[in-house]
Amino acid sequence: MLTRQNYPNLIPSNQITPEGVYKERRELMKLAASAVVLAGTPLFSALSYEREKESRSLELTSYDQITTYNNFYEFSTDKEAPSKLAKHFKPRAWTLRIEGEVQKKVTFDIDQLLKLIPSEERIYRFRCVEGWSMVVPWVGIPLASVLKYVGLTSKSKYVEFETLFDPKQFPAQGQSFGSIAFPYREGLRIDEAMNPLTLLAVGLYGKELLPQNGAPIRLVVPWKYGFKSIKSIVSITLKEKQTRSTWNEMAPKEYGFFANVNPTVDHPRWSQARERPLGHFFKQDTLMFNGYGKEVASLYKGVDLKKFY
Ligand SMILES: Nc1nc2c(c(=O)[nH]1)N[C@H]1C(S)=C(S)[C@@H](COP(=O)(O)O)O[C@H]1N2
Ligand SMILES: [Mo]
Repeated sequence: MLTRQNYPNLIPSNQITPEGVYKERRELMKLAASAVVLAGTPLFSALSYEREKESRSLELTSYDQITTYNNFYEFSTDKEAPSKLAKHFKPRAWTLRIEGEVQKKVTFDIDQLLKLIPSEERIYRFRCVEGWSMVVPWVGIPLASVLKYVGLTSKSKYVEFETLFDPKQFPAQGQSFGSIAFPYREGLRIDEAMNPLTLLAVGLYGKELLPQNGAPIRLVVPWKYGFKSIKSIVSITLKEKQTRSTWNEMAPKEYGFFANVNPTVDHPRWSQARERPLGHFFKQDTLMFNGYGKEVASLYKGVDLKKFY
């Protein structure tokens, strides 16, 4: 079910302009209440988001930009390639295993999971460590809801995610040279995983995720650099010890385990102070925790963010 909850990071409907367009969309959502898929083209064009102190206009990135400019190394390191190479990717049938330190280990069929936990829309900023950014109307389920469903144990301290390994579908996984180690893995601390902002996305712009964006289910952690938001997840493993992270293992000086968006801590090879929104010519300032400090700064109280970047 696609619902819109009264959640602080959901932009209230009266702050989204033009309002007529939004109402039209609400009608569509009612019509499609039992499906994740919504017909039609992008219906948002612009919106403003006044809740924060660092208030500035939050303009949705176009559907076209979000679905044709992608980092998905299993397909290619070229950002224009995944949308072309992913045409025959099969996001169904798909199972998601939840295992490790949980009360009950479960293997979900993805559609079964989506019937169990209602989907919500979340409009989030997204900041890649490379210096580009976007604003995406995701559709997804809170990771916390899934973790509560399987039940944590006293040893559930970290969460590890793994992407599908299938060289038949992911051409770069069959190449023994260059690129990164597969399967792609990412991890979160349990309090980060349980934070209400942390989402398992299954759609965007009210439509099912396309393969290039991580179909059928991918992580979205909006206060962290984009590489934490692992795509096409097949397993979630609860662990007692700190989990693996593909980019952190490959280049620990460049990519931290935490990878919180932080304009005051530069990447060794470039500044992180500013970012270029996709579709824009001019750069804008990057916000601490990507603008989500109110929700997540308390998770890092007393942590030296220059050391634990
Ligand atoms: N499995 C997998 N997940 C991944 C990546 C990847 O190469 N493989 N790239 C990451 C990076 S660096 C970014 S910026 C985002 C890009 O997501 P998008 O293509 O939906 O914008 O996905 C992240 N998740
Ligand atoms: Mo990225």
